[in-house]
Order: sequence, then C-alpha cells, then structure tokens
Amino acid sequence: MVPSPRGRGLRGRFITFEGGEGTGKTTQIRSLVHRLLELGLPVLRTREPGGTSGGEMIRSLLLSGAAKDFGPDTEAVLFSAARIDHVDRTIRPALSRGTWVVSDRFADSTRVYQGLAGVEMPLLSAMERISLDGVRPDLTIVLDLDPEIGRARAARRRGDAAADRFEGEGFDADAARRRAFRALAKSDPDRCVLIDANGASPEIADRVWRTVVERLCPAREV
Ligand code: T5A
Repeated sequence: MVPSPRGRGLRGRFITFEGGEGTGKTTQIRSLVHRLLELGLPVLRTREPGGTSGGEMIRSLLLSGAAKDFGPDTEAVLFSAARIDHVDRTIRPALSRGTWVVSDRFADSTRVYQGLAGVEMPLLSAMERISLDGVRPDLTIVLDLDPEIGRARAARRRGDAAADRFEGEGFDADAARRRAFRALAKSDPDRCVLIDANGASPEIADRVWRTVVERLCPAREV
C-alpha cells in the first residue's frame, strides 16, 4: 500500500485486524478498544464490509451471497466500493480529528479472499489505490489460528443460523486463507504483526496489547 498526499495530516492512529473465520478479531478488538479508552484516548471501532450506512448495505448484499453469481471480480468491486465510503466518511475524518481507529478487517481481506477467488493482483492493486487513497494502517494485527479451531469457534457463535457466503466455503479455503495471511504479514513486516490466536482470550489480548505498545506507544499520546 503506497501512501499518497491525502494520507498526510492524519493525527490519529489506524489499527486493522485481519485473519480467517473465527480467529477472534471481534473479541480482541473489544479488549483493545477498552484498554485504549482507559488511557483516555479517543477511539472509534469499526468494521468491513461496513462502517457507514452505505457500507452496511453492501455488507448485507455480499454476505447474503446475492452477489456471488456475478463472480469474484464483481464481489471485489463491491468490497472496494464499500471501502471508499468507509474511508471517506468514517476513517479519514476520525484520523484527522486525532481519533484512533480500530477496524475489523480492511484491504488485506480483499487481497486474501478475493485474490484467492481468482481476482488478478493488478486489478486488486488498482482498486486499493482508489479506495485507500493514501489512508494506510499504522499497524495490522494478523490473528493466526488453525482453521479447524476457527471454524469450530465460528460455528459455536453462529448457533442455528446459516453460514454466510464466505464462512460456508470449507476447510481447504480456510487453510489457503491462513497461508495467504501469513505470507502477507511476512511480506510487510513494518506494518503487520502475526499473533498466535491460540489459547484463552485474555492471554491473546495481552499479546495484542504488548504489540500495540511496542509499535505505537499509546501511553505517550495521553
Ligand atoms: N471479506 C471481508 C472478504 O471476502 N473481503 C473483504 O474485503 C472483506 C472486508 C466478513 C466476511 O467478509 C469476507 C470475510 C468474512 O468472511 P464477518 O461476519 O465480519 O464477515 O466475519 P469475520 O470477520 O470472519 O468474523 P468472525 O465473526 O467469523 O470471527 P472473529 O471476529 O474473528 O471472531 P470472534 O471474536 O467473533 O470469535 C468467534 C467466536 O469464538 C469465541 C467468541 O466468543 C465467539 O463466539 N472466541 C474464543 N473462544 C475460545 N478461545 C478464544 N481465545 C476465543 N476468542 C473468541
């Protein structure tokens, strides 16, 4: 992700969480946001697809599977359209005000999910340039977990509800996504940190917190 001039002048910090299904992103974000708020920092918690009313409408369309028949390129365009709205209306304004933004998924999810579905990298990169427009995460936490465990956690949380469009794709897809997220984290070590998401939630929360402190020193911002 290449910063452009419109990414300058953003005073808040931008943290994204990435990883496969059921790796615990939502749980860990809740805990991190709590700790940042305790330090007195202004924090906005958001998610993708979503984060604006338009983004949430696109989320419903995508996760229901209604766009699946149009193919992976169209799905990637829809994720990117939601991201343009999210960056323009929610993320950039918050960062400009000095608010910390913590997002459940961001552009790396498109690279991994839609990349594995066959969308070509030049198209993904072009859409990323347009949708991010210079807004780049300061830190990306990639939660790494055996897909069997992640699937079991997601199934427990879902209960009787049906799996969504991307949850229902099977173990091989989950395993390929795990490999892709690991490769992505390795390819961009200045921004990404791979965190073992095995174990009890509070232990993982401590790993996440240590990383945030090391990378972004939140205590100094207070
Ligand atoms: N997508 C998204 C794309 O294809 N391209 C894109 O560009 C983007 C942005 C979004 C879907 O869209 C796809 C990817 C996704 O499939 P979503 O509903 O937001 O869908 O789903 P996910 O992001 O995959 O989130 P999940 O809800 O599956 O999982 P989380 O957030 O990783 O996990 P969490 O915290 O909800 O935990 C799941 C369950 O496990 C428990 C929790 O209590 C919960 O019940 N849990 C633990 N249990 C035991 N030990 C621990 N340490 C635990 N941590 C959590």
